[in-house]
Amino acid sequence: MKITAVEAIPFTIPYVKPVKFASGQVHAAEHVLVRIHTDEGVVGVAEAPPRPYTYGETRDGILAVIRGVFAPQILGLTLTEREVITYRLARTVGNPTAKAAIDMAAWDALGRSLDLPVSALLGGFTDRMRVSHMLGFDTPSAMVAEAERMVDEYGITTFKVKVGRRPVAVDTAAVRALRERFGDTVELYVDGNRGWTASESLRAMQEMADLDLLFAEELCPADDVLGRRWLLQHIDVPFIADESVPTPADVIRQVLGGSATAISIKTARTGFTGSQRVHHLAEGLGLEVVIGNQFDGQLGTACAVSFGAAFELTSRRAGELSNFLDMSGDLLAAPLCIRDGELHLPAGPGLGVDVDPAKLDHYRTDR
Ligand code: MUC
Ligand code: MG
Repeated sequence: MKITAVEAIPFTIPYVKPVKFASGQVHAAEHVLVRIHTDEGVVGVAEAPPRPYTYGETRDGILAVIRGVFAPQILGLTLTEREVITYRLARTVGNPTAKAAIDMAAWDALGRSLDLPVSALLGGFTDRMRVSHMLGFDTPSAMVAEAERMVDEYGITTFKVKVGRRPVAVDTAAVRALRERFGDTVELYVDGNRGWTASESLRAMQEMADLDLLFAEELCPADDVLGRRWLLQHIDVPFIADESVPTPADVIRQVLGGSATAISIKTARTGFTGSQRVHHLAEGLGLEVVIGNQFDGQLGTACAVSFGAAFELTSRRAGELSNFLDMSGDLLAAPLCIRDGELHLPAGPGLGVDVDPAKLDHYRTDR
């Protein structure tokens, strides 16, 4: 089955309230829907979420690189030539979410053409994942209130707390308030998005030493090479590399350099083909893995859970699969539903989800 067209459609969905973190803030999901069409009428979909402050991709850049550079290189290829697609896209550096969305849309089309779920094609380990919710910057009481709502409405009991503000006590007070409110009924970890220096990170981790944190993520920049290695020698929880590991080679560099002991796999960034490579590396290196969230909409979340549920290592920990709850709408015909703290794989071939044409008409910004 041959690829006959690659569509890139910009859409905007406002957030209910902005999410703030050390490297930026998000007020609206300004994403790109990617559709891969085939000569037998099967269409695969995925979404690309630009993160200008993290990877330098903008929505306009994603539209331009897909339409002008990537689409012409993959037209005429078959859906099973995934390594050819990967090889051709890899000739262009950067552009992680544009490449990932093309890869995942091709997998979705492949699954639909075989009448099999992508998750089963990838590994088929389980049919669900526990969900971790990300708490953005706010006052301790507002962060506790949001966590209470997530526990009550969705049964979520794992929280990633955004940190990286100054002074560090602003954040450590919020994490302490969460631990005091929920005791040992919740799992907590922190993500600094490179906001602190290595010494600020260590001071914060020492202040939180009694709070039973599961992980610490990107507290300081990986480019502060010796500082980050020094930090890891002084803390006793796994240190997750997230935005410092956008490629398998970066995983190797950070881990062998002593700058990471765990990794975040984001399908929005490495697609399914690249995420497989990262997963296999993590397994070989003995790293903990968390399925991360790049402020994915429901389509992106369907991709993340499809990959996370495919392997034991990626489904062991709660995955960051709830960010779409912060959005005021979505594109999917049947919304994803988090219940009892879990997200089940959508049933059906491919990603198991369909884009609702009326919703797409409403949110697309190119008409
Ligand atoms: C995260 O885990 O860092 C924030 C920036 C980004 O690129 O992803 C989010 C979440
Ligand atoms: Mg992160």
